[in-house]
Amino acid sequence: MSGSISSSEVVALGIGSAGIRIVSALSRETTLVNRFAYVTCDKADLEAAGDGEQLVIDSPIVQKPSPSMVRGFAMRHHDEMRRLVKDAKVVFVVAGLGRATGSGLAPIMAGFAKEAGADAVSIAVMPFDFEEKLRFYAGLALKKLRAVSNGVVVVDNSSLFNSGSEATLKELHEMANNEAVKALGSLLARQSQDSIPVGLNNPLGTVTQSGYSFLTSATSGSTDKAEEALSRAIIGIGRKAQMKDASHAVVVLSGDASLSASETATAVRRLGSMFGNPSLDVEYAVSYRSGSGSQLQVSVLASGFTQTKYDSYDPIDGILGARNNIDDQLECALVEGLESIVSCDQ
Ligand SMILES: Nc1nc2c(ncn2[C@@H]2O[C@H](COP(=O)(O)OP(=O)(O)O)[C@@H](O)[C@H]2O)c(=O)[nH]1
Ligand SMILES: [Mg+2]
Repeated sequence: MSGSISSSEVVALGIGSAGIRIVSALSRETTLVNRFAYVTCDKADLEAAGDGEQLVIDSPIVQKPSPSMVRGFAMRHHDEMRRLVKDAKVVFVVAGLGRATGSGLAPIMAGFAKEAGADAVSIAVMPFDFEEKLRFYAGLALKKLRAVSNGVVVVDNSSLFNSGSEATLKELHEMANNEAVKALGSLLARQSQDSIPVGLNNPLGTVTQSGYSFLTSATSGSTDKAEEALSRAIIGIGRKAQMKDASHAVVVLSGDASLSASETATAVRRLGSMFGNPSLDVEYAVSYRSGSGSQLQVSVLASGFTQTKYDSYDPIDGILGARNNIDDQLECALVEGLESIVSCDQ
């Protein structure tokens, strides 16, 4: 990852329902990404798709498709899948994990990206706590993604969920997408005159550390807003991993011009102690936005987490421990004798 990266070589791929919605929203922001593509088994997902190439994996109708079945359906599309990442230097693979499409295809696409010589950065949206049935596939897919990607960024849907909330699932998804896109958009922001940009190299250097990265964000309008927004953004990480494992962080603060330089610097300097790791390596950027009122939005990308709560989503791993290599292969299941050809997704 030496030298700077030209935007024409950066590709974002949305896989499955969640991945396509998030990448579509991202494609409408100004970012350092300039090629977008969408891959799914379910044509309906593409109604949300922004500009970019689309690939529909032909799939028979199946009551409960599994990720490995979807990988089987995708086998005859491998050439088209490889073409989506041709000539790329960096490929962001974005998918919600736990159902069939994203869990099945994201690891394959990340593998093709790497095979093409690109850095594969996977962005995994993990299920809400109430989606217990999705945990097993989500845990397996996350491990597969870690094995084939240069870096894996976790966005956890459950961070947004509060059990007292009356919101529908669709509304929760929209809220989660807004947060994810704001955070990704600010990390991948194009350089502009009135901002101090992070560019692409800092986030890339951060996520390609070993272990997992977490992407979180929060806003605050209080008098102590930099510190409050930062602590709100990172508090959820402690429920998913050991905070002190954090080794690198990139922070983007977006607010109006009232954001004072000293307040910002103090808050960022305190980030290491908030994580419990005084030697945390922090890069930060400030982006001034008009119309944001006195609200400050912060996005935090923190990396270095080797153990996460998702490790326990796969019970076999708990039994066999580190020697488990049962599922190291990206296995496929080929389903024979299925009558009608429709979508593999519900
Ligand atoms: N943040 C977010 N999560 C979503 C969205 N749609 C689905 N999910 C979550 O993503 C996971 C996989 O679901 P989905 O994307 O529908 O599966 P796929 O289409 O088979 O890849 C589940 O945990 C869903 O709750 C979305 O638009 N935004
Ligand atoms: Mg779907």
